[in-house]
Amino acid sequence: RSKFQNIKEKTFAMIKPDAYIHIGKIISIIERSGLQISNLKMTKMSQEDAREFYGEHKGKPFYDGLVNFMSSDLIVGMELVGDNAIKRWRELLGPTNTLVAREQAPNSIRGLFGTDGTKNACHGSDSPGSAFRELNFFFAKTSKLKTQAFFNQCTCC
Ligand code: RTP
Ligand code: MG
Repeated sequence: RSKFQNIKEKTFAMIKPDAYIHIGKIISIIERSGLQISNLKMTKMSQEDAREFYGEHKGKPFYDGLVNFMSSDLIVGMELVGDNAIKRWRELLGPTNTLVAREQAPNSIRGLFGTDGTKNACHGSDSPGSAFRELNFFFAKTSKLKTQAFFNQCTCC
C-alpha cells in the first residue's frame, strides 16, 4: 500500500449564520467538488452549544464574539464523505480570515461569502479526531446539541 494512497474520510462542514443565505451556492460548490453530502441538518446553536463546540478556543480574544455570532441565527451542519475529505473541504474554504481569503483565494468559499475575521461563512474540521468529535456533537443520537426546536418559535402560524 502506498502511503500516498487516498483515504476515504468523513468531515464536518457547517454553514455559519453569515452565509446561510448562500446555502444553494455553497451546496453547488460541494456537489461540483465530488464530495458527497451524507447527512445535513439545519438548526440554531444555543450559546451553550457554541461554547462547547468551540471549547478549544476558550480564553482567546475572539471567543466571546465567536460564540455570540455562532448562536445568532440559522446554521447548516453537513457530513461530507470522500477521498481526503477533511483537507479537500478546508481547501475549498480558503484562509480563515475573510479579508485574507479575498486577497489570496478570491474564489474560495470564504473569499466569496465571508464577512470578516470571525464571520467567515463556513467551518471545516481540521483533523480526523475533530471530525469525529464534531460529527458526534451534531448528528449522533447522543448529540449534545441543545437548540433543535427553533421552528417551534414561528410567530406567523
Ligand atoms: P473553523 O474552525 O471555523 O473551520 O476555522 P479555522 O480552523 O480556519 O479557524 P480556527 O483557528 O479554528 O478558528 C475558529 C473560528 O474562530 C473565528 N476566529 N476569529 N477574529 C479573529 O481573529 C478570529 N480568529 C478565529 C473564525 O470564525 C474561525 O473560523
Ligand atoms: Mg478550526
